[in-house]
Amino acid sequence: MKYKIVSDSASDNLTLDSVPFSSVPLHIIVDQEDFVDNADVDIQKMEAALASCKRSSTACPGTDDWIRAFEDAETIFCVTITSALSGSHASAQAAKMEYEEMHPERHVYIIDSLSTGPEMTLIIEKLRELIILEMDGADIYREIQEYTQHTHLLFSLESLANLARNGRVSHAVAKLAGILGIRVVGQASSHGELHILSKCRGEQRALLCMVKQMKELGYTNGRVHIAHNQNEEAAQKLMLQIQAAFPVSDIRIRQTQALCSYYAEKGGLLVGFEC
Ligand code: X90
Repeated sequence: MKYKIVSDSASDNLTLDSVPFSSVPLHIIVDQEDFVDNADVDIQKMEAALASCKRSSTACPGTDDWIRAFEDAETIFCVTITSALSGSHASAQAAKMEYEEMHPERHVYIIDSLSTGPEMTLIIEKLRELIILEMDGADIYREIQEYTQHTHLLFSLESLANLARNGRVSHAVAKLAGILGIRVVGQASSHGELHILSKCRGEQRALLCMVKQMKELGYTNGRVHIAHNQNEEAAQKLMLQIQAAFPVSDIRIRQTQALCSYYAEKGGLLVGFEC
């Protein structure tokens, strides 16, 4: 195996066609129970446990988890959730050091997505495209650095409680979404942090706000990925509104995996797009 793409489960991809790929799970810990974010995770059971738990938290993959996923590939592209909010990136860096020490002829390129979910998917799919073109590893890495200058993530959330509970946003910011029917629209900042753009009353206004923000960020007609937590209806509406506003053909929708479901909470929407 020459090339392999590896990402943590925050990307919401369990599998990938055409190029060797592994997803390395994060963990959602609800009271004593460890929900491992892999193909077997029962998200409904997790949501039920969350509804009545005393405490919940998350944990990033360990160094050994990453090394196992690198397997025996010669050139590995490893895409992590934003280093500003998770230790996953640091743990992947440690894995790279160990792996390259064990196999001096191999190389691991780590890509800090400074984002999550759908924007990670765009990066993974771009890597796949470049690998299929049989480009050299260093050239692929350079291209992908350039590519990530032109991808963005917007989100619309009903609750920021789990983000605040785990210290990923301040309690003051989380309170913005505390009122029934209020949604917070924001973006992954260029530093990989949550940046709140506005507070919207009702889902429809939040969707309009997201489309407007896409325009402001310079979106024209690139690829779009939408991920939602149990909100297929809003994801479909968002897709239609994007199609009405821009001449876009490539939009895909999926349900978030466990990690993004936990933090985006019920009804949460994430949209990643290329400019
Ligand atoms: O290491 C860990 O325990 C994982 C921590 C992850 C924390 C953030 C997850 C965010 C998931 C929520 C809305 C989008 C925010 C995007 C900001 C970059 C999705």
